[in-house]
Amino acid sequence: MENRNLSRKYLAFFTFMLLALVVFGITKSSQALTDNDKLTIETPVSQIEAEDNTPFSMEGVEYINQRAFIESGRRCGSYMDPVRMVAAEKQFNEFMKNRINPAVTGGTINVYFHVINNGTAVSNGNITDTMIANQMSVLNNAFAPTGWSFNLVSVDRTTNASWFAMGPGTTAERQAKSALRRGSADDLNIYTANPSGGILGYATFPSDYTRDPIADGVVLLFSTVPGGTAAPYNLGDTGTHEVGHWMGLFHTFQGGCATSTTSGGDRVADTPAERSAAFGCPTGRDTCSSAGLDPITNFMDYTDDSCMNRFSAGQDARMDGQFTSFRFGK
Ligand SMILES: [Ca+2]
Ligand SMILES: [Ca+2]
Ligand SMILES: [Ca+2]
Ligand SMILES: [Zn+2]
Repeated sequence: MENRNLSRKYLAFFTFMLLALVVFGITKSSQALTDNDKLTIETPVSQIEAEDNTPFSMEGVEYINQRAFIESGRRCGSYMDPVRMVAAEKQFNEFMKNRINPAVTGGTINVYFHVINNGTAVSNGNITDTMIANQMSVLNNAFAPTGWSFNLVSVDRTTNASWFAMGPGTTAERQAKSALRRGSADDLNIYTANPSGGILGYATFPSDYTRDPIADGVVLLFSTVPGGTAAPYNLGDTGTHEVGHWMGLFHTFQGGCATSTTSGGDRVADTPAERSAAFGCPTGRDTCSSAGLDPITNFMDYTDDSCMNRFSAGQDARMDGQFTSFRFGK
């Protein structure tokens, strides 16, 4: 009899706790939802991409699959914090509104190519002149429809183990760029190295230039250039992608399913919104209910080099405007 009372008490207690947890959970999740999250939960990720159990290896580092590599953040290290982004967009819009001359729509950009290595072999980062020429061809082919082209002015080579491992914001990066950077705001400096943490590449944005001219440029994992070993990212489109950032573009998955071209997304109207970075080459991927399939062939997504092949007209216009605002004649 006593035992039964005790178990009833326990049962009541557990029922109460369970209800409390459920109510707490519902309240908490509905409070935490933003507009983007609400769009996000329309399509669970499990229904978008089947979990792939194929191990993925990138330059000696093993991942359980390619998604794990993408989610490690090493696909691209370019980053603008959200507060800075709002300020930079405001500055950009004001510049475009108040400018006297029409925006430049293309031109030839001088390129200073800096090969940083820790030894003489290609595997030490000492990529060949042919690999550099092929990287330039990939850039020129990718940007040809936008009106922009790239002219290789010089190649220099530096053996320095510390600089070779430079990552975003490191002392090594500061030292390397202070020593090697050439030209002004409208010139492109490309550094090949082996960025710490295994990042494939990173770039500064045009609006960063005035604040920190020395940092301006693109850093690439040396093995991403054509003929390098970083498959499936060894056809030179990490270069294309990072130069896209340097020209003022954000990722196509920036802001998830947000579609506003003024306050969300990638600020480009003709790139359909996508919930997250695509990888591999997932034809037909459609992660946001807004119009259009995910722009998986766009250079500013995270797909394989063999999958990406275009900038949109809207991205071209944004690059023209960004170059005019922050780089042209500066
Ligand atoms: Ca253009
Ligand atoms: Ca867009
Ligand atoms: Ca869609
Ligand atoms: Zn990127």
